[in-house]
Amino acid sequence: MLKKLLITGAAGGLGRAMRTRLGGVAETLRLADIVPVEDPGPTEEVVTCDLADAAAVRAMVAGCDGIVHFGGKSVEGDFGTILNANILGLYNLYEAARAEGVGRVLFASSNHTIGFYRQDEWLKTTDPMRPDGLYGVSKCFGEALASMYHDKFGIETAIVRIGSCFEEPANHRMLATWMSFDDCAALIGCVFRAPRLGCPVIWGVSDNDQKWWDTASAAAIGWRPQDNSERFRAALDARMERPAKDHPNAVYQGGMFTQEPIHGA
Ligand code: NAI
Ligand code: 15L
Repeated sequence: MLKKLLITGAAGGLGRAMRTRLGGVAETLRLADIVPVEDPGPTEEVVTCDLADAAAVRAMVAGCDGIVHFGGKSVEGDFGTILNANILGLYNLYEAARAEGVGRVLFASSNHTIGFYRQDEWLKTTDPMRPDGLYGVSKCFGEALASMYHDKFGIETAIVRIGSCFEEPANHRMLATWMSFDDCAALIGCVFRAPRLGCPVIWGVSDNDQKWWDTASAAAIGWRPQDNSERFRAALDARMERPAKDHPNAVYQGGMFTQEPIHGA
């Protein structure tokens, strides 16, 4: 078990959902965000930190033996925001990990690194990236940065290309991209328990009937997702129309992100 696991972006959706599910992974959770994290429990510490502030990031990382990196801009946005939170922020995080001797990270990458592939294409983690916006490009940068810190300094990272990790799929596209909170927590456990991790790219998706991604790389660290979005299909059909054949949510793996403008340009 880890002594102290840092979770960045702990006030966000995934941070809040994982916080209650990671008791078996670390003795203490250090919960960090740019906004205050509410109600720390007896085995939790809270830190308020802007990822763009290198000195603050170093202090946030000090004393931890693992990092789950959820912090940053999580959707499309203007380049300045993405630059500070996702590009400078990630560089600061890896530099702090190197300086403080933290050997293992889970980096929350995204399906928007490959969002311009069509939904009838089957992808392996080795297929070329096709980001669908500046947010996706920042996650491509993050994947490259993680790979460099592994090759140069031996810091291991699970690069998890998360599909859609929410309580339940919000639309028909997410039947293929959904990852349950429980599968996500199990994945985090496998990442920090694996004797050797390396720097694998892993599709963060449940065992859905509808799939676009080859999830073989996850089995190497013992992760076998248990949930399946199919149980939500009937309720989704009752709640909303399926997207038309030429709608971005039915054409592209990245769905509507492919239609976003360059914000602030
Ligand atoms: P979220 O937007 O709910 O949480 C992100 C957190 O990061 C927020 O609490 C925010 O305050 C914090 N943050 C933003 N800028 C910051 C900065 N400069 N310094 C420090 N903290 C900052 O996002 P969510 O859904 O919890 O996602 C977590 C991570 O997983 C994100 O990196 C996102 O890109 C990634 N991801 C999530 C997916 C999902 O379906 N939830 C899908 C693919 C990737
Ligand atoms: C992401 O990368 C976002 O962080 C999340 O909010 C969802 O939009 C998800 O992708 C998705 O593609 O459904």
